[in-house]
Amino acid sequence: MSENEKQEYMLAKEAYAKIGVDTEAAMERLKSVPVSLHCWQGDDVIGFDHEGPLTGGIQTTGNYPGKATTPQQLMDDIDQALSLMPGCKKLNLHASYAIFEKGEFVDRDKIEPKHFAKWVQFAKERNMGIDFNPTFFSHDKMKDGLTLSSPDPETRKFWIEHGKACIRISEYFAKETGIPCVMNIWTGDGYKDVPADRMGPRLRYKDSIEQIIAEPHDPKLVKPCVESKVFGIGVESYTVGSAEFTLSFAASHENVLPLMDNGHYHPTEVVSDKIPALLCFYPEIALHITRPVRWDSDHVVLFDDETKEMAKEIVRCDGFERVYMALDYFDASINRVSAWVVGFRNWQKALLNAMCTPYEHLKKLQDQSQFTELMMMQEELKTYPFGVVWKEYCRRCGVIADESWFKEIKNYEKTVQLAR
Ligand code: RNT
Ligand code: ZN
Repeated sequence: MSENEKQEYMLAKEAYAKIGVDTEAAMERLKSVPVSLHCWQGDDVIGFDHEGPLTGGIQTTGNYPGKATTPQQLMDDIDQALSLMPGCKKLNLHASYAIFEKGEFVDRDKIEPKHFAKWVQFAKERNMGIDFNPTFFSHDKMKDGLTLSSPDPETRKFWIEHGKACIRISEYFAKETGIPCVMNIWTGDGYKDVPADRMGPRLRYKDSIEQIIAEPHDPKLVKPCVESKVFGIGVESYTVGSAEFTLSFAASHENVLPLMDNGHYHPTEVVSDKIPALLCFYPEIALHITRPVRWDSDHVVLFDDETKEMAKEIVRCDGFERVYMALDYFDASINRVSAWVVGFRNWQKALLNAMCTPYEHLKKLQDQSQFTELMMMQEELKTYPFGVVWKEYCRRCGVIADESWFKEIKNYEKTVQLAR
């Protein structure tokens, strides 16, 4: 660290101290807050357990060269990404990323912990916990686009067995890593056109999820979540797991968390406002952090206003112990490793920025109806020297602080990704 950088940070630290912000404490705390990194950004949500495209209401766009197609390649890419991200990471896996022996194939209803042993080793070597997702898409047993809500009992049975297998695998992850596993249930179940029955599928979905969570597990180790959605591609008219459905399900079932993905609401709704609303009622909630551009487009997370606002709500609600944060986006039109790094760094920035905000003071202004001063202060804060604190945080985490990290991406692309 150069003298200039030292000096620059000391000045920024003082400026923040004057308004009651302790930048040292902020950096120290952030270092220990886990954020889950989604393995599926590395290969366009394909996985290793099937051939064929991504189906089930979600879509990646783009065909940037160098995609990971084997477990080793995906792990190498994750490692490259990790080396450029500050902060504490967890690994987020989908069931479709099971790793089979040569010639082995096990269908989703029969997968076992051993099919994820290599991932456990990978995570343990890097001191990471693991989160998990049953994969209710990209599979021929989705019948007419439906899984857990299908009217066909055989289809439902298959997917319920998949969910139960995933509970067992989640518990294995938690026991192996010593860190609880957040297990998220999302299905794209729905209808393209106006349905004739909206309640029937929801009652079947409810019953299926109840059967899945009835699989014995320790609620301290496995945290089942239900993720809602407003609509998916090909299922524009009706989604079984709507916002009201999943919220009510989580509220009425002990130890089930609601999961909000900020790409899954109408474009003028904001998840930042929903976070404090849910924290009034739920002991714990989970988030998928993404960037919707006009729809659930899963663009790379930017350091934009709503991202900052979501982070602020988590911080000012004192939510680090209660909010499980995971990234969820997939961009195949740019270098996939860079996409991971940009999005992860941006969420870290948003959290650090939120921690460099004098909430006690701002809340007081609000409660005393000092709205003129509140507006003035919130605007002045926007040009505080946050970038300097961010660089210092990166340095303390041992990662490149400025844009020169991109040189590593260019080199990795040339020597590894394009050589595949
Ligand atoms: C889809 C949901 C879901 C998926 C991942 C791959 O709209 O957001 O969370 O993105 O499970
Ligand atoms: Zn999601």
